[in-house]
Amino acid sequence: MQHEPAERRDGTDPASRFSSEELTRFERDGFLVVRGLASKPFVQHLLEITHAGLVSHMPPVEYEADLQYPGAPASREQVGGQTIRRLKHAQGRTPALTEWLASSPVLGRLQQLLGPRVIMPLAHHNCIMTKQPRYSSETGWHQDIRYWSFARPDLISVWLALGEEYPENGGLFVIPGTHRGELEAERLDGQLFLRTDLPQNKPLIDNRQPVRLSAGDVLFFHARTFHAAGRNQTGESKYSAVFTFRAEDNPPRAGSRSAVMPELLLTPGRE
Ligand SMILES: O=C(O)CCC(=O)C(=O)O
Repeated sequence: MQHEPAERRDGTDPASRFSSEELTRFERDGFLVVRGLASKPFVQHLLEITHAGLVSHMPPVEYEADLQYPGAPASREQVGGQTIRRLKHAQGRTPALTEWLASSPVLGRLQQLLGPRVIMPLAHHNCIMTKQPRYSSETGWHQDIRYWSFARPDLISVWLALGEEYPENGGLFVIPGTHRGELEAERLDGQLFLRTDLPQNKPLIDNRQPVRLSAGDVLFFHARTFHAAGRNQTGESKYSAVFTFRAEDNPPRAGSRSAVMPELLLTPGRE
């Protein structure tokens, strides 16, 4: 599939790299949205893969009931218990995904953030996230790195919206600058979610920003950036493809969950 430049809505050129102003913002905030980084046919293709995976429950999948986040059905056997949260191993579901990730608008930007050799661990993210209307759950404030294990926490994730994303349909919120600070352990709960009951966490949470995306838009975010999302309160499912990347000199720790799956070295693809 050719990755033609997507339609431009904001005057940016999706074929270009981050500008130096964007790089400064990413460094400051720990996230950045690039509009129109995936073409309509590619998004459509991913939606077809997603629907096929959801209908057939093509493994591996994660059910809302498995995580027990607020709002999730209590078990897979209950009403709504078969609601899929994530279609895992997304990269293996269609070759078009690797092609897109290796296309210069995506890989070029990752190289700016991570250096010339960009490696994609298949153990983390590597999924189509789904947020389905009736049985979706709420994801508390967390850093993705919390259960990952690498030499350094500096991984960068790519969140590709396959449709509109906004707070009411379970779109993400991020807290700018949280990839840089250290929080005392007592400000997090046992699952390493930011405790919302603590007054000292309030200023941080009050500083949250919604991430509003349209199909083809990409959120780049640091693995230490705190983010959260609510339930989907609309009648339509929300889908996003999510992957994470590391620099060559930031390997997974031997024996950790981060080291159990193979990784891909992304090399520039066909333009
Ligand atoms: O869509 C959501 O609920 C957020 C998912 C998320 O942040 C995660 O699984 O790391």
